[in-house]
Amino acid sequence: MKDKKIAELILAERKRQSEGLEMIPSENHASKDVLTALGSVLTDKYSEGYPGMRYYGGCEVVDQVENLARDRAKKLFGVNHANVQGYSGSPANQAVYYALLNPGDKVMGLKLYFGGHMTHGLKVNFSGTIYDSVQYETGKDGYLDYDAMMKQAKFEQPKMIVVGATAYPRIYDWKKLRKIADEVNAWLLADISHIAGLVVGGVHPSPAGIADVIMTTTHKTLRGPRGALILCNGNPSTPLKKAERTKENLPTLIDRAIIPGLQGGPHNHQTAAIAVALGEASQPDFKTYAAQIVRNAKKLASELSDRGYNLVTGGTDNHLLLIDLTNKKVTGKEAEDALGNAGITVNKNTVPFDPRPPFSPSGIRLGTPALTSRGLKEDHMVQVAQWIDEAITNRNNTEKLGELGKQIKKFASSFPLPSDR
Ligand code: DSN
Repeated sequence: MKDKKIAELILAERKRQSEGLEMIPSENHASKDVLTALGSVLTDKYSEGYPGMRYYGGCEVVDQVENLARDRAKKLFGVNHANVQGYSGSPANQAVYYALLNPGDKVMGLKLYFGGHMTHGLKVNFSGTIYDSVQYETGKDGYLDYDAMMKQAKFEQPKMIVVGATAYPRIYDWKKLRKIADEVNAWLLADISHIAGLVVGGVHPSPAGIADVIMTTTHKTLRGPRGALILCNGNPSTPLKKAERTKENLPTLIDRAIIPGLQGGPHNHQTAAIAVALGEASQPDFKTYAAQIVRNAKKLASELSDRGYNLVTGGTDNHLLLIDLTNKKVTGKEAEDALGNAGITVNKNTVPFDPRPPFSPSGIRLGTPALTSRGLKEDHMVQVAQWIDEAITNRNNTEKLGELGKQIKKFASSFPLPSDR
């Protein structure tokens, strides 16, 4: 690369990733093939519209790329329509709102403090300013409280219920959620961004055929490039101009919300990389990968519990752990900094009913998708838990953190990144 400054920074980031342990649960390591597709000439091409209906000439190749991505997404998730053009999760959620609601309509989503996402109705996000947002909380035990959700939905009568989280360590009961949405005649949007890889890997129940719309990013447990899928069932051939807001018209409503509603030209390099990732996720070894993510998370959870860490809900069913550090007399920010200094990347996070602010919350969130991509298994989690504990305990001891950093670097370097294999 001629741009030495950027080349150096890319190398520096590669070194940071390969010499450390990436434990932010929404991150992963994409394969060499995904990165190759992302860095291809497909980035040069404009193709506003959809395959066969473009506003530009020269789309015969990118049409095939997008069709492949759509077909693989439909097959993998078991739906009959997939839009693969969302630039990322937030714009894709915005498209779902735009497709199904009018400004001012009521939406019910999980509060950010309780593990929700900004686009699920945060007051300073489009979802909380353009729409009338009411928010639900988890129960005191950190689990979703389906009875309370039903009560709140009956009282609030939302037009859409959004389910999905960035820090929820348990399984969703999609059927119960469907029942709540049906009771008030609301759309049900399943935002499975965090768990999509677990869903296609068969270790988390799928909302396909239950939720009206499924949105997922493609770069978390699914291990693709940054991007998003919007999935639904319905009649994909409804004429564009006549789409009423019915279930049958969902494919047209979603496609029309993406373009011309919100976006311009699709990112064809990103679409190609999504297609590659979906191809990888449909291989038998992806099921093994997904199961290992969960086994690793469970092992890490039990090791940290044994060391006196207080896990929200007491453990995990998926890829992530949410730890309330109050009993350790350390804040999430202090723990994030200490772990970072030792080479373990996590992020500070609020915990349910957190009395502290988001920039200095009571907890940390950590997960196993990236470590599992590098080949770590349950036995390694014993060592990782030990390092996490030592780093947090010795957070004010620079020398000790440096010593841990050396051990972690040596260990991490023996598990190459997937793109280096
Ligand atoms: N920002 C993502 C996360 O870290 O969970 C959610 O979009």
